Amino acid sequence: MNVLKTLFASMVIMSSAAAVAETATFADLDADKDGVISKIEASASESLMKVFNELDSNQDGELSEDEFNK
Ligand SMILES: [Ca+2]
Ligand SMILES: [Ca+2]
Repeated sequence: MNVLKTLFASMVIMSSAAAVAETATFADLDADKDGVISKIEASASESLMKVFNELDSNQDGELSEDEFNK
């Protein structure tokens, strides 16, 4: 049971880091590893697509890690 508790706690911590992602992290979503999440990469996560424009504070059509972690 302790293992489950720990697992759950770390899931909560991870998901609060970005109100976005199911369980996907920045590194998961940055499929081509260029350091930004393009709209195409973001489309892997429906919930991220919903907030993409909101997170893209400099409106360049890509999310940097800083933008993603807001
Ligand atoms: Ca990328
Ligand atoms: Ca941006």
